[in-house]
Amino acid sequence: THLMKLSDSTKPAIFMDCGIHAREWISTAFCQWFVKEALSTYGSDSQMTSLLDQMDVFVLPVFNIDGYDFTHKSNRMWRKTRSKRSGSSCYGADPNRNFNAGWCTVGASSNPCSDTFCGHQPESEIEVKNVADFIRRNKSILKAYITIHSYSQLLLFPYSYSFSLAADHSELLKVADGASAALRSLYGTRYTSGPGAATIYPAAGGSDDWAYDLGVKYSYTFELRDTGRYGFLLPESQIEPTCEETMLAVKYIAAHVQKNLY
Ligand code: PAY
Ligand code: ZN
Repeated sequence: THLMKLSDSTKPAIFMDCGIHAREWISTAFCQWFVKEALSTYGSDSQMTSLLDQMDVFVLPVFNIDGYDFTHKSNRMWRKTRSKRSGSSCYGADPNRNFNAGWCTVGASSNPCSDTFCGHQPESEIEVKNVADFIRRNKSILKAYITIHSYSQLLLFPYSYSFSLAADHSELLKVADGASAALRSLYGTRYTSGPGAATIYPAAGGSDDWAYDLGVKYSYTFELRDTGRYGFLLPESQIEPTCEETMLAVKYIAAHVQKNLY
């Protein structure tokens, strides 16, 4: 995809992606909601107006587009990409194990048939390579990286590839707790925040750890609703409330980033 941006300034920016994993449909719904909400509240909502005046927001609405398509046509529970390599009859790698951060050391598989296959090498997946290239190229302006998954109701931050605490651990935790409280204020949905390894499980090759180690300090992974009752098959009736509450958390993080540019 080619892209031109004509602008008189280089604003600090936030990058957000949805749909790294194909079956996490509420994630892709959220990016769409976010764009709608940003465009329709700019000019009336003071926070959104100030955010978009001061910062650029890059939104990648469907990271793993081939996988997403496959969940609509063939297998609703597909997670990975759809790449094919000779030597194995299995398709795809886990894009959230394919980033170059402790690659394939923990919580990932080198078996191409596994759902957490790390790929034959870091950034082997074209989707991962393209996002990594974009983030590397825009490294100097990118202040936050937000990636949306489901499910588990967690707000995670580095690290997942190690139990070591990130250099910015206390600030990342404070902001995550604030964002979780904002989210909960709408419908009472409870989120747990913490570093990935200790809060969900150790897993290497994730996008948040990679972005953080590159220098994007505010790096967060959302695991949206629910906690397992419906899991990936979140009912349609929960799309709107989930998006509304998640907006509050994302805006909370964005406001903190805006006030703490580095
Ligand atoms: O930051 O540790 C991290 C990533 C954790 C996610 C991952 O495995 O990539 C967690 C899972 C996900 O969203 O893909 C959680 C879901 C419920 C799953 O498939 O296990
Ligand atoms: Zn996921």
